[in-house]
Amino acid sequence: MTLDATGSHADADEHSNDSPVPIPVTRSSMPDFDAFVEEIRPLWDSRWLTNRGEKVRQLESELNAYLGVSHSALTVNGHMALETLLQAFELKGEVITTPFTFASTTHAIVRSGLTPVFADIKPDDYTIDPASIEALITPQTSAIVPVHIYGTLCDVDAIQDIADRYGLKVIYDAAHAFGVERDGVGAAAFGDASMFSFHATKVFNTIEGGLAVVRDQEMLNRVKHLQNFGITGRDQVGYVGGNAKMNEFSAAMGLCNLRTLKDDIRRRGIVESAYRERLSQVAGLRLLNPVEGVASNHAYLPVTIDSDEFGVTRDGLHDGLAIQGIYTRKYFYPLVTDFDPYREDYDSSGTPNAARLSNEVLTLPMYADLQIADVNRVCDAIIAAGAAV
Ligand code: T4K
Repeated sequence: MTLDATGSHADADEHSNDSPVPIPVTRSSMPDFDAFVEEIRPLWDSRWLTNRGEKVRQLESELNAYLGVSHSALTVNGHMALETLLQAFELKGEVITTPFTFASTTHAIVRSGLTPVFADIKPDDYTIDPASIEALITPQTSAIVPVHIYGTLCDVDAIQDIADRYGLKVIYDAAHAFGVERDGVGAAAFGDASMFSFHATKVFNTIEGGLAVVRDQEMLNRVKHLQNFGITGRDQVGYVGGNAKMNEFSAAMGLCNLRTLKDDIRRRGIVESAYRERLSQVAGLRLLNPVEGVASNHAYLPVTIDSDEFGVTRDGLHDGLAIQGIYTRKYFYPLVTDFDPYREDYDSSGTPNAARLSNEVLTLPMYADLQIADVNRVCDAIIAAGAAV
């Protein structure tokens, strides 16, 4: 396996002796191999591999305890958790959301028969701007789908205030926010529902996986029915559901990874501090400021590049680092509204902060196992790129 130009499929074993060891943008946290084997051993006896088996039920209960919630359902991935939630709330019409996100957020809205309406983001923390939301509300608006981007939280109080005043549902895309807290309260506590992603590239992974968190048993039942073809009982189908169930092997991976999650987040914090120490004073670079009261999970390490001041464009820096085996990502570029399925119906100039950020942002390598020597290599290369002009 080789490393492609975007840093996918990093395989340090195959680099030539002359080229530096590649540093991928992220790397899955892996449990101890023997611990994973022990976790999956019972599956050989039971042969129960999916459809709400023992491991899925155990992981749900451990996640509820970790998140401080009572009603959640594990799903096959984060995307399907969001689609299932949007369908469970039986929303209609327009949904206000952010264009500064992974395509999944918007696709989930559209694939649920809803019309996305794009609000701008705040320039300081890149989350959806409550003032922009309020200006877009019409009689057709049924919900807000904000995104807790990069490992910080949206302005949850202002968003809830708007939702309460206009009678809207709030369903958070919390794909990046597992383990994030505000004043000791976990991300899952906000809004009517939240979706988490447990993809291999996330802070906590179940290989592929996700979690839908809701507030009461009735809604949870609906989510669980919808994720299992709408089956409501033996010989009964009550909803037009899909298949969004997590399998037992993914849940076993989650049970193992959950044991090291706190330490993983702690180590990510050390990596982030090392980046901050080296990069916070570099002219033309800006790191995402910590939000007061929010304990981040350090999911991503975004920097923005002001090319006039730094001397090199974001794309130039991205490509220059790749030549040195340092793989960064333009999460999130292009803006969702500039993708083919949306560009004819939407104009990204309507969300200028999001449009600007999308052209300036670069996410740097970030994972729990990233060595400080490698952080220094990344920082040396960035600083040298800026100084070379
Ligand atoms: N909402 C938001 C805001 C999201 O960011 C996402 C997903 C979703 C919703 C949907 O959640 P899921 O349905 O995915 O649960 C990745 C992920 O596939 C995606 O989960 C994630 N956001 C998105 C931001 O990034 P790629 O295509 O950029 O990843 P890829 O395959 O290029 O991998 C990047 C690096 O990660 C590789 O260079 C090495 C490392 N890696 C990758 C894989 C696949 C590993 O170490 N292990 C692995 O198994 O999309």
